[in-house]
Amino acid sequence: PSNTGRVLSIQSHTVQGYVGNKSAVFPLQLLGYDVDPINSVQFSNHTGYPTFKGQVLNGRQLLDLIEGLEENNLLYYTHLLTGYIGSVSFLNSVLEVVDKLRSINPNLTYVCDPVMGDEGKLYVPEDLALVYREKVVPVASMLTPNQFEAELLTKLRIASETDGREACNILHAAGPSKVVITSINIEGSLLLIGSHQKHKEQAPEQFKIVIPRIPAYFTGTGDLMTALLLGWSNKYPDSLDKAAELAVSSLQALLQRTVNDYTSAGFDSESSSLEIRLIQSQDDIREPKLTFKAHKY
Ligand code: ATP
Ligand code: PLP
Ligand code: PXL
Repeated sequence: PSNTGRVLSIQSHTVQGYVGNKSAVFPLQLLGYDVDPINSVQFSNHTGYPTFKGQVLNGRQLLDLIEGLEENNLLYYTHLLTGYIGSVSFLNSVLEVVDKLRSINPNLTYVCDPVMGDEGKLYVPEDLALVYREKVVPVASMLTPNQFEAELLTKLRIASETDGREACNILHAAGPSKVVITSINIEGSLLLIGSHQKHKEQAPEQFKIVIPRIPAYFTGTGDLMTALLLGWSNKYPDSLDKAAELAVSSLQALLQRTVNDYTSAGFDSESSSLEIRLIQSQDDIREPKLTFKAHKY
């Protein structure tokens, strides 16, 4: 399938390493998309390192860039992609961008990774959750929370597959027709749950993919996962399960390569967060071997 598009991606830029736009732009380009990155921050490296330096774009500066594009009639996009956003004021400006893009292309697909935290810990200000829940979820087309983020958005405690599916139902009712909970921790395994509500008022089609946990920590995988889900779900618009199989297969091949490379260089891959081997995995992104299977409920 060659279905492609023009993506505006508002995410972090790091000089060194792969998170945010550095993790999303290249794979989307490999899948054939035109990608226009707006860098919401420019940092030396991701914030998991002992220190970082750099600049943060504010909401006014974001809207300036949008205005520049609009004045030249360059604001036609098929997709908007957002990830980690650090402040309420920037998130409110992103909401203005959504409105603006939809006024130019009413069919705009907004893919939102509501990055707020992981494993019970927030890494954004607490009041961001309210804005995501009340204003962002209603305008998103596809949402890719992790377990903790899905809990914050639905106020539902997710302790089982059934809870995960129920959380998807709640999110559909609030807005997005596609929801992928990218990982639920259940008994040492990771569970991805996908849900596509093809028609309002109808039960969504749901599936799961079981992913064995690799004993290592990575940064930027969530950003890569959402980019791959955007890329493949646009090529298979009626088969979110197929799109997720492709995305997971690419990502897991990349993670395996990352661990192997660190291990053969003599690193203990369990001791610190690993930088993903994105460039080295381009074949796995362009033409993934289907190694993961979705199971429909
Ligand atoms: P975000 O906070 O950006 O919404 P997230 O918390 O879901 O994203 P990750 O936890 O990095 O992001 O997970 C993204 C994908 O990467 C998941 O589908 C998960 O299966 C995979 N992944 C991450 N870490 C591992 C690991 N150690 N072993 C296997 N898969 C992993
Ligand atoms: N850790 C910190 C401190 C972050 O700011 C972020 C995202 O913004 C993450 C982890 C998330 O990384 P990932 O996309 O791999 O889940
Ligand atoms: O989503 C990962 C991410 C995005 N942006 C910045 C980060 C990180 C993860 O550490 O530091 C700036």
